Amino acid sequence: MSRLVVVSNRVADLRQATQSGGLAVAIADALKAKGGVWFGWDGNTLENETEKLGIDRVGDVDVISSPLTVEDYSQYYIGYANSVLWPLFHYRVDLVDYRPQYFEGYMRVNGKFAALLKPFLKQGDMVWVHDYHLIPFAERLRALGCRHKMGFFLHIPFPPADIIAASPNHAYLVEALLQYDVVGFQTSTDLNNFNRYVEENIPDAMGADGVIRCGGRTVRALRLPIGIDVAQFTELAEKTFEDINIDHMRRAILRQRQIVGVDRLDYSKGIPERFEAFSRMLHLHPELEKTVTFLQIAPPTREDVTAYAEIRMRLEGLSGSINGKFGDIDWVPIRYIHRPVPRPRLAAMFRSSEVGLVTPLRDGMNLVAKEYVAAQDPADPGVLVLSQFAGAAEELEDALIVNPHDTEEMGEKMELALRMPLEERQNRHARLLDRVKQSDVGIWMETFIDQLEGAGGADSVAA
Ligand code: ADQ
Repeated sequence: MSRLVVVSNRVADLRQATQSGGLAVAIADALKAKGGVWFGWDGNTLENETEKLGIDRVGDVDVISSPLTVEDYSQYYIGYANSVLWPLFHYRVDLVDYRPQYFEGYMRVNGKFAALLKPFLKQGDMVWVHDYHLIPFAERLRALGCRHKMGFFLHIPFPPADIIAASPNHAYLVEALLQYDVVGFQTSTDLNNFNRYVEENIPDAMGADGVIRCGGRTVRALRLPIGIDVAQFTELAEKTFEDINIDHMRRAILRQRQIVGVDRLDYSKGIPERFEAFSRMLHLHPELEKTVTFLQIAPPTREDVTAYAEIRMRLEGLSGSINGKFGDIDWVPIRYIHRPVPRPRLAAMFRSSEVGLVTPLRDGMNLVAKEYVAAQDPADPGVLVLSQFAGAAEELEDALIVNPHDTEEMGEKMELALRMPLEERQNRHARLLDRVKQSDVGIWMETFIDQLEGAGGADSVAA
């Protein structure tokens, strides 16, 4: 079997348990199981260019990492990746801050990374590239003469063509995606958007069999929803923590329920709308006073991007004003925590919360939704309230599905979740858990690798 080489913007510390990025968690789980190479940015920035690579071995995984220069960090990471592609692919054209030097930085870092990885590649390796930071990576590697099989997985949504068109580089981005042998998307909406772009803009590329033929090469685009390690997360959730148990017992005595939300602090996650909906619920249902608390855990990320600093301030203002309006000396309605929480504690918190609130305005998948389901006690499970705009909604139809822009409806569904009878909770949870197991991260990983192994690689170039 070919060796797997994973490339992602950031390599995470495989020895550390607390990782707040969904992608890092998924890759770490997958690579630990199979072994291989993980290449990417080490998270450090340096004033000047250096070729100082970090090389580490953890279990069967070789971790190769490189720093970025301050200029690369600002143009590639903060600039093109997170001020252009992230908002654009999350349908937020209003937040796109396009500058030509950002795209130059993006191309420069992709080229540099490709050149750094090339000497480590062995014949027969399969290269699996992750996410929007590295769309040009295969095109850059191929320009250096690499003929390996290369696959790409997009963890975030792929929007319709007229949204993509807001980036002046849209044609290049799609052509660069077509340099891979396999391109994976989270949902059928994303896959359809991509296929439609290709059909409309690249004449005769799309075959009737769904395979794209382009420049003499064959590209397979597929839908492959990412998942979690279900057994591992359920096991974590069953561990007990004294303080979480005490908190749970205290709430049981006071007949208080807990709604939980866990996200990176990001404008795509719909956290202010969620706070508004909670406030709306308390307004419409005064009988809930002192019977429910909302625990939101949201550690800040990408603080160098202006939109992120703004959302942080907005949330602090909102939680303060809602607590001021509804709270009492013995009741704080919203508990809002900025620190990341280690995964075992997170799992236990999910299990001890009666409602899981996952209401992004747009999300590639959202692993928190799947973690919440996996963490529940099947005998007395909590209720998942899920946005229709999370990729996970395509699979998790048995959640209470909401439109996160409709705070009134969201408030009503939260209230419904709080009083859902045990039998309905059990039935919904059993069906949800089945779906979560079907896309277990192990299955996701193996399916992608099988597809890549079966792909033609550069050798599929037509004679
Ligand atoms: P993210 O946007 O990071 O990932 P998500 O899928 O929700 O979002 O993953 C978050 C992960 O980080 C989960 O495992 C969660 O438990 C963990 N996490 C979040 N907040 C945390 C906190 N406060 N403390 C500890 N852990 C925390 C991107 C896409 C998603 C897609 C994933 C994987 O945006 O749509 O699901 O990649 O493809």
